[in-house]
Amino acid sequence: MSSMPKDATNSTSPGNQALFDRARQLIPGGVNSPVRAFGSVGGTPRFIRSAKGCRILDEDGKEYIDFVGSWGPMILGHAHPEILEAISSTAIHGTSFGAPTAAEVEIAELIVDMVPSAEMARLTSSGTEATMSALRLARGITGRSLFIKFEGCYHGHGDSFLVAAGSGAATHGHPSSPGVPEATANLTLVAPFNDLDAVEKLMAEHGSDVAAIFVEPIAGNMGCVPPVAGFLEGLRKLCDEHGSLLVFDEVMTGFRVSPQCAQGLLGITPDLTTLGKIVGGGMPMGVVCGPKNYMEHFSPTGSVYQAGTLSGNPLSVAAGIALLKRLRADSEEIYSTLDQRSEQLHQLWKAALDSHGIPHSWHRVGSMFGLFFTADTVTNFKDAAKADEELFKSFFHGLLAEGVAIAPSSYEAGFVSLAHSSDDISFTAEAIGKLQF
Ligand code: HOZ
Repeated sequence: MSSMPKDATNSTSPGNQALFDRARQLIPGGVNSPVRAFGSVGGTPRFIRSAKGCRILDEDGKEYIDFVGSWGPMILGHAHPEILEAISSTAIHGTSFGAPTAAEVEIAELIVDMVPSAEMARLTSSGTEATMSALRLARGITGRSLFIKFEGCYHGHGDSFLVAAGSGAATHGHPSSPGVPEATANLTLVAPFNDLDAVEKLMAEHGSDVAAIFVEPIAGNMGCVPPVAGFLEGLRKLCDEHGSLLVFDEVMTGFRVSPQCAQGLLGITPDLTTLGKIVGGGMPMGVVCGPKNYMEHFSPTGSVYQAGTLSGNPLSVAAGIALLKRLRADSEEIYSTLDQRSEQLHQLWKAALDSHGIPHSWHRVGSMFGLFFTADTVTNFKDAAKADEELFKSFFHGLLAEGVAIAPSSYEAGFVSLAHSSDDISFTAEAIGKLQF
């Protein structure tokens, strides 16, 4: 297949702009999740009609090589035949029962097998639900109310987490959301990512009241920002010293950076882990997992209440099983190919940006990457926020015009999938070469 994305207007569709105009009358901002509105980059969001492999097709009939991948889940590419088959062969037997299924047991076994710290798993319908439930669990286990999170880390849109949050909250300029009661926000302590001294100070003052430290082990919602040496090890030690739980939010990194998630790659064992995105194979699903002695505090074995009619939904579970099985069976080949393609992307994009004389810094962990338009080192949210926004906007729109889609915010990570061929990646670098800044 040629790497050049197609550009063919389809007269039967109202098109992106007409759909956006209609959507804005009916849906706040025209979107069901804020970053999609193109708020910080301007212009018209692309309404997606279909996707296959590494390509997405919009309602103007224009095709793009996609590095968003539904914000992470599409590690094998869009509409992968094995995932589609798992969903369709399940759907004919019913789409929701509100009762346990054999498949839920199977996916729990897969999660326990693959995630080093997991002995039990509780399924939810989204990553947001998973993090909210993990926080309640940590508070229930410890009997403490405070917790620590990091500036620019995003753990979904639960009240407690919308304090100095990354992703869309930062993109739209409301990292601490109105609507979160002050009394709730006061229980959230915030430190800069990668700043162990700041966490030590917080723990010295509040440690005995801190239920948990929540962290994205590789931050992905302020762009992609890896942990500096010793940071996660330091958090582990502080949690042990103070009897607090270390919670890894692996909604983004889970099965993305390695088949054992970030915890396996980095060799740090959290107390609790939250998963989402890949674990549901592109269908809505989240997970809280951890050792039995913690997980059994969840109702009905314990008293920490957590529930959901659609939790363990058969279609999501079927998609998740198909994807996890594939990642586990072919892990060596899959993750080394992803690594090679992602390194190719890094080298070619870097060369293309250098040819324009554009200062930038780059992070990559496996197939997750972050590009910042600043020559300075980026280790936390303040560094990420110094990147040149205007340059990002030109880059973003220039790439779209050339048929390459990246996230419409400099605070999001990018993702390479197995469906991105070497030619596709070369095409995207050539596209950068053609841009005018
Ligand atoms: N918060 C998501 C990315 N980190 C964006 C979700 C979406 O718009 O679908």
